Amino acid sequence: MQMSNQAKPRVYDILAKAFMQEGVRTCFALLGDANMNWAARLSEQGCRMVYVRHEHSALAASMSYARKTGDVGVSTVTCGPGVTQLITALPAAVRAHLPLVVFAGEAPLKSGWYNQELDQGPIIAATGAAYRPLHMVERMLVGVRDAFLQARRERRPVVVGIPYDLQDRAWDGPADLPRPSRDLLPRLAPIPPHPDDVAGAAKLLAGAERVVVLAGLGAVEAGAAAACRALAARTGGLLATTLPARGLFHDDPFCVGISGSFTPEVGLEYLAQADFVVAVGCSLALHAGGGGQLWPKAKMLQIDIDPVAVSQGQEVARHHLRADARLGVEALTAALPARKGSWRNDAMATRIRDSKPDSMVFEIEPGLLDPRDVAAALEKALPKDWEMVNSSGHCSWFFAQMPSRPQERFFTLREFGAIGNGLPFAMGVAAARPDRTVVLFDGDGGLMMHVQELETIRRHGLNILIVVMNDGAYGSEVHKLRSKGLPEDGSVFGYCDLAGIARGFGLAGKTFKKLDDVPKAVAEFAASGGAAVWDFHVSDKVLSPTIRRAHPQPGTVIAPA
Ligand SMILES: Cc1ncc(C[n+]2csc(CCOP(=O)(O)OP(=O)(O)O)c2C)c(N)n1
Ligand SMILES: [Mg+2]
Repeated sequence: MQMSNQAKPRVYDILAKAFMQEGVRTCFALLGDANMNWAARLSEQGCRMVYVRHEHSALAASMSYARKTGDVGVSTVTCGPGVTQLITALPAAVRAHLPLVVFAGEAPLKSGWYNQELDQGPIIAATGAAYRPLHMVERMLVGVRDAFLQARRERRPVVVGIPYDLQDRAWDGPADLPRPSRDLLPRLAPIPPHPDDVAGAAKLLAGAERVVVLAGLGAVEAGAAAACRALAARTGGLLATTLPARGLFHDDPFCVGISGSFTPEVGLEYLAQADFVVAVGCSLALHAGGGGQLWPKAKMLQIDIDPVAVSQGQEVARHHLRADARLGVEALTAALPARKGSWRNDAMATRIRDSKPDSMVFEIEPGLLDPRDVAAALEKALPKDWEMVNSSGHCSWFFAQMPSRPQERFFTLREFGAIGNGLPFAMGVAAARPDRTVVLFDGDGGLMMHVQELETIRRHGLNILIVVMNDGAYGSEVHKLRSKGLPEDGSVFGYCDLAGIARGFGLAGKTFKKLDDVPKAVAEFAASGGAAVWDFHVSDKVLSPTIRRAHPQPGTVIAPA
């Protein structure tokens, strides 16, 4: 008997199966005509759907999810206006090398006119992401598989555009799904270094007296932390990390912290004395001080699978060792001759341990908090196994200075410099680590940009503590405008009631004007779970060292302690 067209599966049914076949078990979604049938089927087949309130949040949440799980992050948006909402998050995902797949609809092919029609390919291409229109029903399953293959292989976002009239057709194609991309990827062993390169690097390094081993996310991924510690110990040198890799050596007494815009006081001092930096699995970005801004006297050796001489417009490394981070560092350490003398000593370890990240004294208004004290109080009170998400804005400097927190409990992604990612990033981490409590550290401006996601967090029962450093302003802009003597209009807003806003969305909300009650509040939150917004009213008179360096303030009381 012939099946009627109605009883036959639709293309969207089979497309949902193709995504399940790819191992997709979490999808961040905002529905419209061009993706909702597919999304409904995906949900029915057991994929956990997180229904957000803005498409930017769907993509941004999939980014932190991808980073935290090491898997492909998946999101879905409708055609036209759904797709255009992706454009702020995509460049960051491209630059952060994140494997993502976005199921996007396209306008129906059969319509002569359609109001949401847009040439989506060039818009996506402009961000650096790949766009794969799937217009041939028979090839769609392979097309989906290839999108995942490309995302994994190129570590890049891939947007799949499928006209929704095609999605609605009866499926006449083969019932077999292709083998998933994961099974097809070549299984590659880590790349060992060439012996000549090792010998050359060891000779160079043997002559150095003040060595810093600087690790980036490549070192994290390659599992090179122990090798880096051993190299630093062998050379009598110090350790540092980039911001995203912060915490990789959190319990090492000779780690000076983050290198770059976020370097603490003691780190600046020691980095300036370095005569040799070994950069491991690190792209030597401008913000990490990759061009040697913080270590003007040092030679630079880069150990990486893809070493570079010039990065982000500046000369970075003259010496290179091409290898997997762990294998390269291990080989280099093994090739070093025995050495006399050491830069490190006990007094140095004590200084590193006891120094404040920043000891500058500021005069601040009564009733407001010093952001450094807020970070210190939270560092003390928050359990060490909570997942930390550091967002953006001026306040992110202070929140990054929580030295007891390990790298595997930290997330930041700042590759496009956009604010407004805090809530979606925290949602992605919460989805990736459902058994953990997530703490988001954000500014009031960043939070307000996508504040609607508080509702998503409540509805999905995500366990997220949202800590806001509220200076009633776009702090970064205030400080830059002040440094030029320009009016502050457009950057100062006043302290709005974030706790009240949180309660309006059904979350708990609390305003902090003093810090004594932080430990009790942490204990209560740990017991209750759920989600809450904690609003810390801080002074905008406290400037981070980065802002002080780049934008000195006329007429402000700034004195070293
Ligand atoms: C999408 C986007 N719009 C504007 C900016 C410019 N910008 C950079 S920091 C910032 C202020 C952020 O304010 P807040 O989150 O309160 O942090 P604060 O600097 O006050 O600590 C703004 C508007 C940006 N980086 N990204
Ligand atoms: Mg602010």
